[in-house]
Amino acid sequence: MSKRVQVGIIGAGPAGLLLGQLLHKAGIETAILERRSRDYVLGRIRAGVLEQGAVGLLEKAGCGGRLHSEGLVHDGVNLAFDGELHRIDLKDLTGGDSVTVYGQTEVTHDLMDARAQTGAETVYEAENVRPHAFDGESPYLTYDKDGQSHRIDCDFIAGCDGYHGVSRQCAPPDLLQVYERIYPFGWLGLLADVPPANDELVYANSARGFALCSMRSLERSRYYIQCDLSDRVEAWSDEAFWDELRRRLPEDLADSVTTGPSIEKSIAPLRSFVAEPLRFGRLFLCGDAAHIVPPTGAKGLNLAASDVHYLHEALVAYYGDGTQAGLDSYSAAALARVWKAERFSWWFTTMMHLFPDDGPFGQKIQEAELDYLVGSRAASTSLAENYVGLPY
Ligand code: RFL
Ligand code: PHB
Repeated sequence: MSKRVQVGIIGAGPAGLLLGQLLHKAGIETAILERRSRDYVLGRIRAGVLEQGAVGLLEKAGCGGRLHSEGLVHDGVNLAFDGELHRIDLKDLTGGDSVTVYGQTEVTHDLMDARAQTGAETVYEAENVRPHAFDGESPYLTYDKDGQSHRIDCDFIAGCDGYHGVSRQCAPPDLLQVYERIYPFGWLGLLADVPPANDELVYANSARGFALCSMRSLERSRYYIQCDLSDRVEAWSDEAFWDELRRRLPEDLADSVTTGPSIEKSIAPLRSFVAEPLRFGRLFLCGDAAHIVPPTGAKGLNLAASDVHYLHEALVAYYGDGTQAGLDSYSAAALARVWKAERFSWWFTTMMHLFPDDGPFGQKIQEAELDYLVGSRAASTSLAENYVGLPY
């Protein structure tokens, strides 16, 4: 079976769904092909912090309602080290900016609901999705569903299919340049229906390793601790997690941690990764399909949003008056912002984690850097403006 849309989108994560919704608002027809089921996509517990730019895009996509009524606006973020908590006043240091705590699960839910109302095509459990002929004028997508083969012809293909997706793999290898750093540890995350230990996020550096106190709401907390890459999630009981978390936090904060049974527990490896360029003829890469950041600083989802910003503007301009300029500059414009977020995430990760090979000297240097950071308005401002998100 075959049909035609203007833009074929691979992947129904935040990037694909947001792009689909923004294009729909501009009257551009899309189809989204997603390998997994809707429930599987919604079951992934990932990011929790939205920059103002991402919030603005979600509003533009018609998904601002629940985000504003349930999202928590945070004007500050905290660093813990050497037994103390230090607040970075995001709002004061950036001249009024803040971040919104609203889970990726909720963002995805809102985008899926909004798309369902438009009647635009979304195919879940699409197997063997492949982009074709994107080096010419008439690209198309193929996939299998319920034992039948399908074809979708389109003008452009957006590869929003995440790090393990097919789009980047289909880019001509001789044109693709890859930059990568793997970190020698992971994050063990735990979600629980308990009130957060602190009313704002806390990133903690300790001699036992990194810890993060985050949240999804005033009743639901998300915590992370740095773990070994060889750790298995089954080997971590809830009790062992809570004990280790508290050991890594300043005493007062540790005393404020309310424990409870986990709803979810998982280990994520940490990686920095960028593939360049983001355009191959009529195929455009967006979000995790092209780049990964370690989660320290919460930039992954926000970068997916900024890519979508550049790409949807370029497509809207193209369908408006035929101009190609935005499409031509998409890769460079998006990558300029991506690399700054890569730098920030790498720096924040390096400063906050225990690097097994760096020893006591490494720990002392980190403490000096943290001390400088919280003592210098210039250094605090640099952290704050990156944390709230650099302008698009
Ligand atoms: P996603 O969310 O990975 O969505 C891609 C979608 O494409 C589908 N897909 C395919 N569909 C069709 N055919 C194929 N061949 C396909 N291959 C894949 C996938 O099923 C999926 O639904 O990418 P997107 O949209 O670019 O969004 C990016 C964000 O999801 C990502 O940057 C963040 O979640 C990163 N991230 C985190 N970011 C933060 O800011 N804070 C965090 O705490 C945080 N935790 C995480 C994370 C990413 C993780 N991953 C990817 C393993 C924790 C984890 C475990
Ligand atoms: C989260 O709440 O999942 C979260 C928050 C901040 C980060 C990473 C993850 O830097």
